[in-house]
Amino acid sequence: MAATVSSFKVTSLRCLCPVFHSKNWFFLLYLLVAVFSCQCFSAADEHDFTDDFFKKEYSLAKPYSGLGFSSFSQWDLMGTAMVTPDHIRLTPDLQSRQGAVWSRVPLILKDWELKVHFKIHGQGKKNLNGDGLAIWLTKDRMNNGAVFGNMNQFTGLGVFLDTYPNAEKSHDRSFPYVSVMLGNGSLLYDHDQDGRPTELGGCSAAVRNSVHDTFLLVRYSTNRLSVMVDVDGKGEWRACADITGLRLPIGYYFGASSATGELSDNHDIISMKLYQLTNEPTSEEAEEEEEVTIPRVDNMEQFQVKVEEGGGMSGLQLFFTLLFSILGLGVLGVVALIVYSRWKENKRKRFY
Ligand SMILES: *[C@@H]1O[C@H](CO)[C@@H](O)[C@H](O)[C@H]1NC(C)=O
Ligand SMILES: [Ca+2]
Repeated sequence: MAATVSSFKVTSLRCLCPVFHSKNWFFLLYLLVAVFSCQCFSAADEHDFTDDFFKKEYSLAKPYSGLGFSSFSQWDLMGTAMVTPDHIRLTPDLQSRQGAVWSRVPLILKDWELKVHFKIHGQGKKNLNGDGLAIWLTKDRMNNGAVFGNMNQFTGLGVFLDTYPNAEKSHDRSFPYVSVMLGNGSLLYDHDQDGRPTELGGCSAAVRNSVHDTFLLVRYSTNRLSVMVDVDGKGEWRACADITGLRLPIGYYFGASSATGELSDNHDIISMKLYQLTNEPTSEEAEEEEEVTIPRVDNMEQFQVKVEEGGGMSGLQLFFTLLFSILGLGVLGVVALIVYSRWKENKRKRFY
């Protein structure tokens, strides 16, 4: 009885098997499609996710409704800066102008990315234009001054799009030149040297009178600052500067400023878009996290211009080197003397 039941079961299973198999295949296919589409969805979600990290309150983008006038606006204008439907013109292509746009909202994010869409253009021939524009994240805001229309001895980050070579010895680099400086309140930007003594990094970039849209990216994440440019219409970021161990306090303000002197250009900001970056700090990082009050770079020495000291060896070093050389020679001499006298004695003994 039991045997018949089991054999029945086996045959019925055998009968079902092909059916089950084909169903299974359909099911598998269905599953694959479902999983695949799920993945597509999640990819799309991720995309939305990054969009969620777009921070409107720190960003400047079209339409610039109420900018600089409305109490609801998060930005202030100063100097010659003016708003048009397409851009914020910091300076027109006229001599001796200064203009800026400053965020009213102190930045409280630790890791972020700022994408700047800008346009620098004018009538002047190459290198007969100036002076460029600067992107800021500083403690102070709304000040006039000698650094692309902002105060000198600023505290915070400055990224300069320098379009005029002031220094005589600038043959080794072509302008426009993008450079990065971290001010601590006492460091001076030297305009006549194009800021070289305080430069932390930079690159040449054809940002003026370009037929392409020109972009600058400033990324700050886990104390690392990266600057990238996209200026030749390829839609790709090119690395420009990369500085590790850079400490920036929070609570600073974003801004953009520009100045013209004897030479001029239109300096336009089209947008400044801020994205929050998320980083799970490692426990080590969390432990060593200390409050930063003054901007600084951990390994500052690497950026300092080295001043050659005569011969490379200090007097004390030279003295000790000589002393040890003489001592060493002396010891060698004594050893040689002993060996020689022993050899002589042996020779004498053999003669006897
Ligand atoms: C700013 O940095 C310079 C150069 O590293 C240093 O000599 C100066 O003491 C610093 N100033 C402050 C206020 O930290
Ligand atoms: Ca310059």
